[in-house]
Amino acid sequence: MSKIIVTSALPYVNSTPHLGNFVGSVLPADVYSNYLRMRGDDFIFICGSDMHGTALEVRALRDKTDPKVLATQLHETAKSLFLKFGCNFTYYGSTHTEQNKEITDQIFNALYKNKYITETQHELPYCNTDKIFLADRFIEGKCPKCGYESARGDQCDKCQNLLDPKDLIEPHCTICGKKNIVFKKTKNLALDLEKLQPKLEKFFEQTSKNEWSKNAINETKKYFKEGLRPRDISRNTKWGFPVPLTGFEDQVFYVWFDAPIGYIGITKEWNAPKWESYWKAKDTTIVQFMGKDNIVFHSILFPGMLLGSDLGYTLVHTLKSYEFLNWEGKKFSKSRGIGMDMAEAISVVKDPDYWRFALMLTAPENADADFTTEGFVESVNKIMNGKIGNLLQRVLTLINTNKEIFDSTAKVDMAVSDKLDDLVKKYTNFFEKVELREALKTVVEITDVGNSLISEKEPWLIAKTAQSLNDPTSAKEFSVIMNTLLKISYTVGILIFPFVPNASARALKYFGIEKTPTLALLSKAPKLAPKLEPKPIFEKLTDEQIKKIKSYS
Ligand code: B3M
Ligand code: ZN
Repeated sequence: MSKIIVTSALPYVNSTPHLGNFVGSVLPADVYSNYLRMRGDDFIFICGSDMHGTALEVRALRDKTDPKVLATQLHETAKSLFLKFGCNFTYYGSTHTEQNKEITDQIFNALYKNKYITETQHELPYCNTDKIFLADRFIEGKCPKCGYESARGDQCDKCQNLLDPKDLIEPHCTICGKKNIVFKKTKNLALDLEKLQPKLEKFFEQTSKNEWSKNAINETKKYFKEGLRPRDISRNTKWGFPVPLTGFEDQVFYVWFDAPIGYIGITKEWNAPKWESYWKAKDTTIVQFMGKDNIVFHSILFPGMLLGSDLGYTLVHTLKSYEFLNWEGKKFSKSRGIGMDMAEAISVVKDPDYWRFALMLTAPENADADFTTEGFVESVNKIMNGKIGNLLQRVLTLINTNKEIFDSTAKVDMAVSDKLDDLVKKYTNFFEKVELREALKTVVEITDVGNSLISEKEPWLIAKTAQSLNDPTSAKEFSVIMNTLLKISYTVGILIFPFVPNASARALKYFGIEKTPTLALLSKAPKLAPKLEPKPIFEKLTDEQIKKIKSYS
């Protein structure tokens, strides 16, 4: 069986991810992995903390602690947070490991040997107040391309263009806020993307057919059209992997060099004997999830590194990039108190499934999306609880209170059953195309079929007739409707698994299924577990919870 690697962008360890970060990468990767789990694939789901970067270094500087100690602490916190949100990683590692350092050095050395590393001369921004080189996000100014006021040194958050700090208009240091910046001459190492462009374009032509997100295709094309230029991969800072080249020993690799290699390093950290059988097999399918601000690093930089190294690594197959989630129409902002981070969210609503369900239903798959408290309440109370929870509850209760007349061997309504089969096909098709939000909407559609059947047929009236008149025809009619409804409920219980695994387990317990469900179960007739009292699988949000969530606007 050929192997599949699913990755989520590795969250920077220095800040607690907010719900927008979660829905933009780790959550869809987890949902997709759960689908592969149901399909019975040989896959691994790899994620972990992105430990390096100047943000962490500066934070350690401010806290007067060692960056490694700080990063390790934060890594543990981040990891436990994702586990609290029900994520089922094969492995959640980190980029600061022996394994990742070794692979990073190998790839660098191969790139150097293959002449894809060039030297660049720079004048880099240096804060004369803080006495450090200001990389990436610690220098801000006006974007020369779109005019956005707080563009960072490496990229503008508004127009997504990669920038050089020198391009910024009226830059200031974000550590001290001052404009006390000088540009100092240094020599750095760069990846010669210009030389790699033909190889990269060929790779892109062949691969981007594989369900890449539209924004990923467009953005990558835009870069090719502008013409790739060498991009620095070393930094004049201290926290990171030291560059293994004479003359550059006092520099470290740029965080975006060793971070994508981290996918490989983390796989080796997970399983030293097995990692190569995933990363170096020609038929491995790699599916990568990320936010739209991470596209070029995965569509150009990382493939360029791997192609140039020529070490036999498999390249991305499907690149799924999400747009941004806003919070009540605004950008998430810790300092302005807009939007919940994951720690805040799970402390208010403790069952992760509620977040997972609502977030996936509004996932910014093709366009920016907006999280609103009203929308969240609607998703949880009206759809998840009101449709899915309610269907299961009504069906189980109807059967439970009419046990005497219910015949579990009766047939199912064929017309409804055919419709159900079509919808299941629709669901799996969406998953094959990695359109996860649409797959979830299809589950809701299936639930609607069940709920409409109940209101249309009013099975409780049929049961009453069957009971009071002792009428076998009504009893049979009741059993056919209920068996049809059981099949729908059972199907829903299985299909919600990738999105809300805990609730799926609660639902499937009624059918005697205690293990991870498989798609193969769908073709089996449901059997009710004996003597289980129907209990709701969801609850509504309380007013107190709603008020709390609203306070983050
Ligand atoms: N840490 C950016 C982010 O967290 C970066 C991703 C690395 S993926 C190799 O959005
Ligand atoms: Zn400063």
